[in-house]
Amino acid sequence: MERNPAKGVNLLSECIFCRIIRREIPAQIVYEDEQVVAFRDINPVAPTHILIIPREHIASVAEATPEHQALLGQLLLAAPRIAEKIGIERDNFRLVINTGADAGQTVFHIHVHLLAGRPLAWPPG
Ligand code: IU
Repeated sequence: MERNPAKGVNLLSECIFCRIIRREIPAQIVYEDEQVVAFRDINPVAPTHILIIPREHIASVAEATPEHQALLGQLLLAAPRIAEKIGIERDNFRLVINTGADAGQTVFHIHVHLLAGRPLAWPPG
């Protein structure tokens, strides 16, 4: 259970993404399997903006441990599968994992942003 108030979540039951996984909060889920759930971002910054999350609550990449190695890989490998499923190019997207408040992380349940559908500038802001 996450107890660090600095991470923005005191109880797993309050984690917004855990609540989406439990279907307590509606979301446009586009993909799910035993370990991974993906849904459309509520505030999209690109024509396609999907969040890919593990069912297991891990606050951030910084909180992940070696036992999460396979799960982290599954988050990435889900991306081309999701792209195919929703009918976008399976080899033309950007994956982003904001880690920590200064990097723009606002929800402390690991999530991979899948962005596509417009030219994306580099470096990001
Ligand atoms: P960030 O990397 O932690 O900043 O990304 C969090 C994302 O979660 C952000 O793009 C929000 O628009 C998105 N989101 C959402 O899709 N549904 C929600 O209920 C909440 C945030 I809260």
